Amino acid sequence: MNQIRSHSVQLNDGHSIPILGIGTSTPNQVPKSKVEKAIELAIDVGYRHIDSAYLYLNEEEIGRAIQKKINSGTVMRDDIFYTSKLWSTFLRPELVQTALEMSLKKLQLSYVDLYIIHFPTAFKPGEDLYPKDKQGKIISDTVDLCTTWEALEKCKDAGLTKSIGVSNFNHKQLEKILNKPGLKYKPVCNQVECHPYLNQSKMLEFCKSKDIVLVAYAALGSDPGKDWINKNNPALLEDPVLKAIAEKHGRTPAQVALRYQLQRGVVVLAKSFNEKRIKENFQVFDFQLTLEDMETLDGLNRNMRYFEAHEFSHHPNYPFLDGY
Ligand code: NAP
Ligand code: WDT
Repeated sequence: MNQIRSHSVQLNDGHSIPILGIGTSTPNQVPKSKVEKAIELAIDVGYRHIDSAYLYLNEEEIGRAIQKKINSGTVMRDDIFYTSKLWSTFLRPELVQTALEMSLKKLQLSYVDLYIIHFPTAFKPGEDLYPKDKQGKIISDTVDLCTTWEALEKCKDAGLTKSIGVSNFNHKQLEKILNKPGLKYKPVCNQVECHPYLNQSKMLEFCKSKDIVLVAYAALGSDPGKDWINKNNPALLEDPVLKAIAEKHGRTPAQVALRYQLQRGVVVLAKSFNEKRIKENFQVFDFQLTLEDMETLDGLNRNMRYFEAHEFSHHPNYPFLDGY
């Protein structure tokens, strides 16, 4: 619980990460100016961890929001923990540093705090983020992820990122990096989809045994309006059991879903661009779920993914086929 009180945990490379972060992925129909305002407000409210990616096409706006809050004296650069992600078209080792430098330039930053491989499937390099053939199928590329990892290690040594990690890796893919001959730095995290309907208990146990932090995305059940989302899945925040626990504590289902992750040692992301909900999601440090609540929430697991990425399921490195 001490970690919760200090609002951050130490990573396996000695840096620390705030245990609650704001997500920023922006559906196409949402104007990018909304992201900028949301991040300024989030910093005012107390968020110090911001999660974005080259893929989200909003790093210029986020960079401007951070710059504004530094210029006004609200925060200093090293108070902020900023995560960016290496997209699948840049997994060839010779492209990694350039990709990170493209993000840094948009952000007007000299380093990011965390740079992670966004998804373990390499796509054909080029301008197009989702390169497709004439049949509309995504064009894969063949890259050994261990060589991508070595390029990330070089970015850390060059000071372009403080820490390096992965996202959407299954345990075999993580293990391959951990067992790489001559490994210089372990991944500090694996960022994966995680919420009461997909609680990732096996991945969490695996990560804990390796001193790797599990970072939860779609912790609120994501947004059915997003292109990528499985629209037939039930809405997490409407779950009656989650709602009942929330009512008992005089909290909202969202706050309970976030607190659940903090109490099991998961670093959690919550996306909102709405003032009321940005504030609400930060009010998770002043109440506690009981052991019984935690067990009840564990019981909601049904291995249900909002983000399946079946568009990539033909790829040899597609991570979600079986197990964890
Ligand atoms: P999320 O955080 O689970 O949910 C966001 C949705 O819930 C939004 O539609 C938001 O709408 C709504 N919401 C937020 N707070 C709420 C509250 N208190 N009550 C009711 N509704 C609330 O979903 P996500 O954006 O998919 O995931 C979070 C972040 O994780 C992303 O933004 C991104 O940074 C990261 N991510 C990473 C990956 C990856 O592959 N590594 C994949 C997906 C996401 P409003 O904005 O209107 O409040
Ligand atoms: C499942 C499906 C996992 C959207 C698609 C990953 C899409 C990554 C977001 C993201 C994918 C993808 N997002 O935050 O909205 O890599 O295409 O981070 S994806």
